Parts: sequence; structure tokens; C-alpha cells
Amino acid sequence: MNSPFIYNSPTLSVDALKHSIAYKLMFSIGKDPSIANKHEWLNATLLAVRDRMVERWLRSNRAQLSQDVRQVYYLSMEFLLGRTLSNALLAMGLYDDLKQALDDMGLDLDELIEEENDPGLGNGGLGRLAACFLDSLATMALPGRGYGIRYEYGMFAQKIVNGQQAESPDYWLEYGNAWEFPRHSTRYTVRFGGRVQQEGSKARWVETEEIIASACDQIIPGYDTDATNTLRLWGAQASSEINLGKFNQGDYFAAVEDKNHSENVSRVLYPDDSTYSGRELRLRQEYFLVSATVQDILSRHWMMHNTYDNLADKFAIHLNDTHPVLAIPELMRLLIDEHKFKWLDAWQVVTSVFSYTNHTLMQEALETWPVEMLGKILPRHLQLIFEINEHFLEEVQKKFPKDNGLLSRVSIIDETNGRRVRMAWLAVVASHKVNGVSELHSDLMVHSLFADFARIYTDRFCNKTNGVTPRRWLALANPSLSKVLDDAIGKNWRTNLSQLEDIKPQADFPAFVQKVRKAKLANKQRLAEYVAEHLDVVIDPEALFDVQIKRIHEYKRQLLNLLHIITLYNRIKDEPKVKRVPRVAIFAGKAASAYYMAKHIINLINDVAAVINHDPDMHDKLKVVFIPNYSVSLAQVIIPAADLSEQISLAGTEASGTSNMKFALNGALTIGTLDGANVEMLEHIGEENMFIFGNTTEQVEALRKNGYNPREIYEKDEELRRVLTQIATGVFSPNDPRRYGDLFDSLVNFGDHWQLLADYRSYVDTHDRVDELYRNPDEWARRSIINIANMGNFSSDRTIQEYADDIWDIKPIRL
Ligand code: 26W
Repeated sequence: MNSPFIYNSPTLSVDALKHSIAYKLMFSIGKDPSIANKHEWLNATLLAVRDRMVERWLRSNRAQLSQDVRQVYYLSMEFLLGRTLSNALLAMGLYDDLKQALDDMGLDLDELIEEENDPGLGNGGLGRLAACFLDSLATMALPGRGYGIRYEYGMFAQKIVNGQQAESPDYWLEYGNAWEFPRHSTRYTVRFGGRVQQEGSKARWVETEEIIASACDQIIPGYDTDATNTLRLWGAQASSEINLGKFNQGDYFAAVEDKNHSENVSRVLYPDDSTYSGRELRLRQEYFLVSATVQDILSRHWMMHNTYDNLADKFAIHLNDTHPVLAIPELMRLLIDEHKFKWLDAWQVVTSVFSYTNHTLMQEALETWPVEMLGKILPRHLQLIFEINEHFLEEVQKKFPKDNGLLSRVSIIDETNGRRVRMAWLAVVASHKVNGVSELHSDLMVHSLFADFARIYTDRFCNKTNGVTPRRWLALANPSLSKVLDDAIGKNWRTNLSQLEDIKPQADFPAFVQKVRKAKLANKQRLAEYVAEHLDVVIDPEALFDVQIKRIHEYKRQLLNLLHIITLYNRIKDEPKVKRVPRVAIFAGKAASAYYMAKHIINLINDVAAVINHDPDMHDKLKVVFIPNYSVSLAQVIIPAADLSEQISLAGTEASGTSNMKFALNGALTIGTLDGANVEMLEHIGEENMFIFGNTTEQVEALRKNGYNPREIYEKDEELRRVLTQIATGVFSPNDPRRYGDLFDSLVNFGDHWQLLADYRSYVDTHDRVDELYRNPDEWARRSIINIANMGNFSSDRTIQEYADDIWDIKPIRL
């Protein structure tokens, strides 16, 4: 079966695939083909495809071991991978053969692909970035592994009920997960609680409660290469199946409860991005991830080298935000308590292996743990953190003896706020590199959040602008545009995105422009079908698709978008006869379950949609849709269909954004503020080809400092006043006219924290320019092509190359 000949010959490959799918169905799933359902066929197919990848995987692993290269371990509480089957087929070039094979068996591959569940093991940008990075690492044959948690429940499923978000649990493992390899023998004990017993200078952590972390591996295929990496996810198991003591005392239920308690650690993803919750279970999850991971890294190192003397030469550990920061004291603890390292030697290792990415400057998202809670759950780690802090403060004191106040500002322990441990500070002190995710964000980082640290550590901070993988976000998501590109410039853009520049000259050739337009139209039709089927709303594929899809958050300003839509509504109402550019405003995104304002905004979007979509005057001019349950797979359908990409966060608040890149890569034009990576996109795309509006970071700051009076804007701008009054008086919620009074107040009376009103006029006027351009479809398409052509820089391959060179010091393996 493993003769390369089989894979080289299409017919044999098709036959072999048919054979192995049937074989898997019978012998792994245990089902008769005549009665198997779709899920069973899907699982059989996944297993058959996986087999074809295992060989590469083993070869890759063997090469990594024998070449003994430096590795990176990427620690993240979230990996938002998206569906695996289509991606694996793309990576291996197996799509056509499999389609044929399934066709011969009376099955439809595209239907099976849609049947696969989309594991939502992340909240948004940060988790998806981790997934793009894994894809790039593998594709570039860079030795790296991801480490995360195998949550049983991912991001909640969102439904819209009476215009409001309703959450339900996402048990993504319902039909099993054919793709993973449980590693029943790769298990580590993770301990919590207890106390520290001092024996001379030696500390012993005793009387702990124990949980088992058990590994589950996923193959991460590289595109068009043998190189294949691993994502290892940890699941929690009770250390003894049930508490035998309690069981023997006859208390069966208490015994089973204990088991459940332990296993809760990997039960569910925290569905909150950007507000820190400080809950004990979250702390346990974070420690669970890092303890199992660091033990695994050390044991693998020992297996390969039989010594711990060369740790820092052999691996780098990357912290995706502060969530895995406890890896720092955990590595210290293991080296000192278990492997007899001296404190300073352990610290030397720590500061050479760790690096950390910051993904947000927002105060409310910064993790700090109460000293008391940390001391209760991880007493030994708290002790080590105090020691790290002492060493660090001593060093600072020596370097800046005269700076009063510096010590308390940089102390890892925040004494001003009921004694808390500042995780970001710990990350900065222990890492040799700290990076932000766009030039603007990295700049702000060293001038605001980490300003003191930038003085202390002058060459620690750097920028690594985010990127996205062209495999999933162009080749997979947009087959029609991919085909146009392949015909024009060949297929190599998949691994060398800068080649897209070669389409530039064609932007002036009508034939090429027509092809690009046709591809876009096909994608818009695909989305229109989805909307018709799932929302029962008819949208016209010829209309301008104006799209904002991302987490619902006040700083991202979905509400500003809505103010513009209501403005359009009023204009149409006032002059129904005037010919206009037809528009469909498309929203999608989840709100954290405890985030009142975000949920309220979802409600308003749906209320506005109901009014507009039922108004005959709006009929072919304006529609609003909120597509529920946003996910990676939905993004793959929506993004290629967008004409206009809304990237309208308040300047200085969005660290980078990554959907901005995905949209432009798929030929949408951007309307956006000078925020996050929009700034760099502008540098590449040129201002003629982007719609930039609104205040800059400096202007936002100035308003904050010198006083900002939203009420004045409200009173002066007649169109705006009308819109806000309508919201406040129940025009969109006639049965509950006061429903949005608080939204009105937050904007007009309570300071408009995200400065929507300050940017409203320039936003609306810029949208008028959008309309004007859309009236000229060829010119629109030409600019869209210029956008695509200039996106080369925003491949995650570029980002990962920079991490590999400047932070991790890793090189590709030879295969
Ligand atoms: C502790 C709660 C919590 C959970 C998640 C706080 C913060 C987060 C993340 C940092 C939120 C996040 O996903 N940030 C996004 O990261 C992307 C990848 O770098 C950026 O493109 C987005 O701008 C940033 O908001």
C-alpha cells in the first residue's frame, strides 16, 4: 500500500482511496456501507485521508529528531483551526482524486466537507492567528509545535431569538474527532493547592490535589511539502477514576463529583475576549496547560539529549498573550525543585527561552491575579514569582536609583490594588523578546503600557505585524478568484504571496477585470444563497455588500456602522425616487455572554434590520442582515463575497486586526480608521485604493485629554441628531420604545467613550465616496485588483519568517 507509485497514478489513487474509505467505514467505524450515515462516511473519509498524511508526519518527526534542530513551542489557550478535511486535501493535492472516489461511491465531497464540525477552540483574532501560524510553520518546514487545551465545549453556539443573542453549548465532539490521535501513554500529573514545606533552602510542595493531563495530537499539514507539524492538546482526567476513599465509605455521589470536578479543567473555553474575569477555574486552566506542556518539553528534551545542560540551545517557548505566563514559574519550579538547578542558573534558562506577544493594550483585558488566590492554588509558584520580583526590583533600583515611583510601577506585584500579580509584567521581565502585532500597536506599547520597561530593557521590544495564511484564506475560501489568479500568474502565490504583484499590469486589461468581477459575483451568489436558506432574506448579488464581521465590542464600533445605515434609511425615506447604489449591510459576530452593551448592540442591529427589511421603500435599495453563529467556516463564505470591508475601530484600540487582511486579499476595498494593521495596509495599497476616515490616534488622545463634548456634535449635526433620536425614541423598537435609551445616553450624555460621534461625519461622507466609486464597476474592480496585488506582505509566512529569524532562532528542517 505504501508504494509511492500508488499515489502518483490518479486512477490508482482514486481506487486506493475508495478502498480505504470502505475499509475504514467497516473496520474502524464498524458500520455496513449500506446503512452508514453521513457522519460515518465523513469519519471514514477523514481517517482515510489522515492515513495518507501519517507517513509524512512520521518522516517529518524522524527528520526533526535526527537533525536535532532548535524547536519552538507555541503555547496558546486558543487555537481556532477551522475545518480540517478541505485543508488537508489542499495541502496534499488530493481534492480531485477524493472527489472522484466519493463520486464513484455515490457521495458528494463538498457535502461531506460541509458536514464536518468546525471546532471553536478560540474566541477570535488571537486563536485564529495561532492557527495561521501553525499552518505557516508547517508549510515552511520550521520545527515547531503548538500546545493548547482540548476543550470539550468550544465557543458557544449563537442563535438569534427575538433579535437577541441566545447562547447554547457547543459540544463539538458529538460525532467524535476522527482527526486526532489520543496518546494514552503521554500523561502528566498536574498539581494544585497544598502548601510549601521549607527544608533548609529546599522547598517542597506537598499535600496537593492532582489531575492527569492526557495528550491528544493533531497533524498540522504543510502545504505541498512533506513537512508536517503537531498540535498537542491536553485533556484533563481525574487522577484516580473515582475517589476510592469516599467510594469505600459508601459515598458514591461525592466520589463521582470529585472526578467531575477534576475534569472540569478542560471542560469549556472561556468565551470572553478582552475582559479579564479573574475566575479560579480560568487560573486552573492556564496552569493545567503550562504544567503539562513544560513537563512534556523537558521530558522530550531528556529523551533526546540525556542532559539538561543545553536547554536554552534546543528550544524556544512562545507565550501567546499572558494566558500561558505561568509557564515561567513552572519551568523555574521544575528546574530548581526537581532537577537540582541553582536559582540563577534556572533563571538564565528561563530568560533565554521565553518570548511573549502582547495582543491588546486595553486595561480591562490585562490579566492580574489576586495574590491570595494564586497563593491558595499555586503556593510554590507564588513564592517563585516573589523571588523573581525581588531580583528584578534590585536590578532596577541599581540602574535607576533616583527614579521615585518607578519601583512600584514596575513591580510584578501591584500593591495599589489589593495585591495582585501582574501577568504582563512577569512576561516582560522573563522574556528575551516582547512583540506587538502591528507597527502602530508595537509603538503604542512602548510608549504607554510598557513605557517603563522600554527604558529598563532597551532592546527587548519589537514588532511582528500579523499575517494570514493564503492557503485557507484565499485558496480554500475563494476557489473562483484562485482560478483567475492561477490562470494569470501560476500557482506559486500560495507559498509566495508577494507574487500577487504580478497581476498589477493586468488591472488595466478589460478581460482580466471582467474575470475578477465574475469571480466576485459568484462568491456573492454563494453568500446570497446561504442568507436565503438560513435567514429567509433575499439579497441581490448585484448590490454593494458592506460587511463587518468580528467579535461585537464597543471599541470595534459596530454601532457607528449602524448609525450610517440608519442615515441611509432616512435619506431613502426622504427621497424615495432618487436612484441609489443598492446596499446590503452584513453583520456577524458573537458577544461575550456577560457583556451587556455588546448584546444590546446585537439586539439593535436586528431591530433595525427588521424595520428596514420590511419597509417597501427600502426594497431594492437597502437590506440589513445579521448572520448568526460566526465561525471560521462562515468567514470563509462571507469574506470572499464582500465588496466593502468595515475596519472602523477607534484609532489606537485594535491591536492589529487580521480580517482586514483577509478581506483585502479577497478583493474587498476597505473603509477604515488609521488603526492597527490598517495603517500598514494603507502603506502597501495606497490611499487612492482605500477609504480612510476619522481621527488619528493623536487626535483621539487630544480629545481625551482636552475634553470631548459629544453632545455638541449631536446638537450641531442634523442628520446625526435625527438618527440618535430615532434610536432613543423607539423607531426601531416600537413595542418597547425605551429599549435603547441607554445607548443614546452612553453616546450623548455619558462621554461617548469610543468617540463614535467624533468620527460620524467623516465616516458618512466617506461612505458617499464609496457609493460614487461603486457606480463605476470597472474602476471599482480595478482598485480591488490593486488591493489583491499589494497584499503579499500580509501572509503569515512573512510574519513567521520574522519570528523565526528575530525571536526564536529556528531554521527549516531538511526533508
Ligand atoms: C483574559 C481575557 C482575554 C482573552 C483574550 C483577553 C484578551 C484576549 C485576546 C488578546 C483578544 C484578542 O483576540 N486580541 C486580538 O488579537 C489579534 C491577533 O493579534 C489582533 O489582530 C486583534 O487586533 C486583537 O484584538
